[in-house]
Amino acid sequence: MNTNFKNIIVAGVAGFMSTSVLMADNWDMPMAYSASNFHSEMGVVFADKVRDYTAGDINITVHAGGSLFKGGEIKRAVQTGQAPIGERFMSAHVNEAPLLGWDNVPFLATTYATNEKLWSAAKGKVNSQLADLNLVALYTCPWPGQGFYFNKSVNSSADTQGIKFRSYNSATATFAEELGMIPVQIEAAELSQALATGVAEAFISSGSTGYDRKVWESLTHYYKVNAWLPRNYVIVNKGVWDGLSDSTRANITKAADETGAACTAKSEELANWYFEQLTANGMSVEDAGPEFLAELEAIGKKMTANWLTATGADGQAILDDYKAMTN
Ligand code: PCA
Repeated sequence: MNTNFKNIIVAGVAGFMSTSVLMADNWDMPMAYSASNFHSEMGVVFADKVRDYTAGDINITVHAGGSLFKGGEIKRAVQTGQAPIGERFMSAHVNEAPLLGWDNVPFLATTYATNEKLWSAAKGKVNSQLADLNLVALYTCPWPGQGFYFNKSVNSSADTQGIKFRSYNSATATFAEELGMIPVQIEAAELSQALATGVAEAFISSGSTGYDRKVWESLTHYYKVNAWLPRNYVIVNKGVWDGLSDSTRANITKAADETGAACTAKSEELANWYFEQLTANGMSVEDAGPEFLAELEAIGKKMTANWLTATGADGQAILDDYKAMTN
């Protein structure tokens, strides 16, 4: 990697490499989604703010679309310091860190306002789990609500049996299995090709990813479900972060807070626009029918119970804190 650190002191310890950087300048930032996606555009806004607020001390270069590291490799690259910073879909890491599935609890916090409350309930616990992985989250940004894409009309699980379903994490794989579908994990960057070649025939996502990947070339129906608003997060290697001066950390935090808020607003602003684009390109975009929705809600209850089993008292505390905030 051409990541350019000055004065790197590497202390080899068991577990993850601990890296202390007295002064870092050029940071390559791998991002998983296409350059024109709003998350990636906001990554560039963040880089500009960081350059500005640190008076050029930290110069971030964004590499969108999995071009530097593929989506599935970004977390490890940041953990090990191959890249000092990167962006990824949070709940892709739920197997390793179950609390990162806080934003995939179905039908829990499905407006931007309530999703922000859920994040404030989850943040502290998620951040301490991330510290164990040698990571620090700088900002997070939600995708619009998640619904289902198919190549035919679907009214219930009777219509979904045997379909090859592109999943993006274990929660979506569960949804697929419960609906009699066959899950296959595929990065968004490879989605158009997977649909064109029949490797996948359906998936769950926002209007955003359907639009980015022009899925109307292969699929015909989108069912709005608004099952959850999953987030991407920008993460930095903890050793790199801890090695920065207090003032540099404060300046990056200011850039991160502002970008997280701007990105969230952009997501909300674009949510319906994406549906309009799907429709304009010939797709049927409608609410999931009552029978299908009732099945999804029943599966959602099981998934919530599974997440609570995986996260124990911490997961329960997040849900309790969130409920206290919304009552
Ligand atoms: N798009 C991403 C994650 C959630 C979303 O809306 C994807 O499908 O990979």
